[in-house]
Amino acid sequence: MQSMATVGIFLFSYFLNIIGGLTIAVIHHPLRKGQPMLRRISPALCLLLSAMVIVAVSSPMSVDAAEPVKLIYDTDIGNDVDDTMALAVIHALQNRNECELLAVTITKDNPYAAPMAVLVNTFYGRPDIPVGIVKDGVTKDVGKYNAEVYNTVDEQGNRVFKTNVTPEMYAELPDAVAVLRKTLAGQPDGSVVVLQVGFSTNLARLLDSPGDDISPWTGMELVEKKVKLLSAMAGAFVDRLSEHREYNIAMDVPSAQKLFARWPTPIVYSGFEIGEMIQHPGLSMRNEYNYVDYHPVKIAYHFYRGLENDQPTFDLTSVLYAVRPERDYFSLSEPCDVTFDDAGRTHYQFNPNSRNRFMTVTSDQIAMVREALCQLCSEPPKE
Ligand SMILES: [Ca+2]
Repeated sequence: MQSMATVGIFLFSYFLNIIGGLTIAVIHHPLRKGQPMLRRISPALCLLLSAMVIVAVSSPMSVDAAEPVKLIYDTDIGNDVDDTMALAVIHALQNRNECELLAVTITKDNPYAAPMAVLVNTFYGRPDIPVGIVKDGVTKDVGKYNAEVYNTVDEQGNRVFKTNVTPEMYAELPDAVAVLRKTLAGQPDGSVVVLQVGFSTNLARLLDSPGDDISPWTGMELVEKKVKLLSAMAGAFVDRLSEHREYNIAMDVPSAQKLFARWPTPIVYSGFEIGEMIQHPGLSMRNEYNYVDYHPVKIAYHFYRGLENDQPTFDLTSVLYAVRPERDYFSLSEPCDVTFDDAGRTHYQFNPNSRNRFMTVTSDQIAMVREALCQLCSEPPKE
C-alpha cells in the first residue's frame, strides 16, 4: 500500500511539473506578451507545489503507520490450548505486518513442547524462528495435546505436520536464557515486548544472568535497555478471586516473586478474570478452521478442550494487548504495585509511582475482543 501511494505521489508531482512546463511554454509563446513575474517563478512554484503535495499526502501515513511490534513469546505450550491459539494469533498479526516474532522460549519442561511450538510456526510459514527451552523447569508431563498433534497421521499413516525440531532433540536444544539474551542483544533499545503466558522461570533466570560472550550486559541491564513492556498473563485482580492461586504463578512461585518484584520496565497484567470472561466459542473452532484437512490449532483444541466446548482466552488477551495497545480492546487500572504471596495469591496496591497496571474489560470490550480473537486465530496462513 505504501509503495503504491508513493508511486501515486510521484506521478502527481510529475503531472504538476508537466503542467508547470506547459505554463512556461505558454508564457514563452511568441504570440503572448507580458507576465514577466510568472515567467520567473513558475519552475520554483511547481517545485514548491510538488513538495507541498508530498508533505500533505505522506504526513498522515507516516503518523499512522506503526512499526511492527517486536515480540518474544515465553510460553508453557501444551498445558492449556490457549498458548497454541495465542501463537496462531501472533502469526496472523505478523501476516499483517503488525508484529514480528523474534523468538519463542518455553517454560514447560517436556520434550514435546518445543516441537509443538515449531510445528505451529512451520504451519504458518515460519519454521526458523529461534526456540529456547527451560532446563530443570516445572510441568514435566506431556500434557493433553502436544504429542497428539505432533503424531497426527493421514490415511496413509504419514505424519502430517512437518517440524525441524523433534522430541528426540530435546537435550541439544538451546537454553531459553541464552536465546533471550541473544535476541535482546540484537535489537534496538526500547523496542521489544516480552509476552509471558506461562511460568516465570525463564524470565527470572534472565534477570539473574551475568554478562557473557553473547553480551557484556547482565540480564537485568539487557531488559532495562531493550524491553519496553512485559505483557503477562498472570495473577487475579478482582475481589471474588482474592484467594485464587493463578496457575502461571502457583506452578513456580519463587520465580514469579523474583521476576515481578524486580522487572525494570512497565508490566501489564492480564489477570485470570479477563480470559475467563472472554470465552472463545467452540462453534468458531468447529466451522472456521476447515480450509485445511489438518489444522494444528483445531486438533489441539479437540484434544484439550473438545470442539463442543468454549475456551477461556487467557494468553490470547496478552498478545492482543501487546500488539494493539491503542485499540481500546482493554482498559487499564491505575498504576499499582503487584506482589504474590508464597501460596501464589495476588496482592496489589495502587501507587501513582508504579510502572505497572492490570487489564479490565467492559461488556462491550468483551464482545469486541472475542470477535477480534476469533477472526485472528482462525486466519489462514499466508500463501
Ligand atoms: Ca499458558
